[in-house]
Amino acid sequence: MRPGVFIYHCATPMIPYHLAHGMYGLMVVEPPGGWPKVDKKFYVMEGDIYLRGYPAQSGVHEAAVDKMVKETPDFVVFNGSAGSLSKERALKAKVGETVRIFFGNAGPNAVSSFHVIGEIFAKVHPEGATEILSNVQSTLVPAGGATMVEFKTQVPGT
Ligand SMILES: [Cu+2]
Repeated sequence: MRPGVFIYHCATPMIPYHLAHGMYGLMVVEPPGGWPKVDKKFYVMEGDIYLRGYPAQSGVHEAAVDKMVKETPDFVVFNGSAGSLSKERALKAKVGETVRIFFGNAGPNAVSSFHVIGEIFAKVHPEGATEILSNVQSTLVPAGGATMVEFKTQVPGT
């Protein structure tokens, strides 16, 4: 019923425990007729992870609820894993293309100072609102919130 970008997650106790295990997703609701056309659309979510044991050791880790409560994550990642958007998995656009990023922050704790290095967002829908801000460098995305940003690439970059 309402256009915008939203996150969803289960509400089984303990909720932060589920969020820190990646039980969340991003939902985009287009208005009648859709959002204005762009060349590239990306869907990205941020989340924080809390682990028992030595965090960098590979393998299965138990969740560290004490770290969750203290808000001291071992990792803050995009799309559920370290390095998910770098190297061969980098998000790519050609010079002159318009880009829209739907960005959600699952938390459960950390807020996100979302920005793209070397770019200024031509448009930001703060907190996913219908209203638009222009020419924004970084936008704050709360845990449990989302935003929609747009820019046009003008020069080659990483
Ligand atoms: Cu769950």
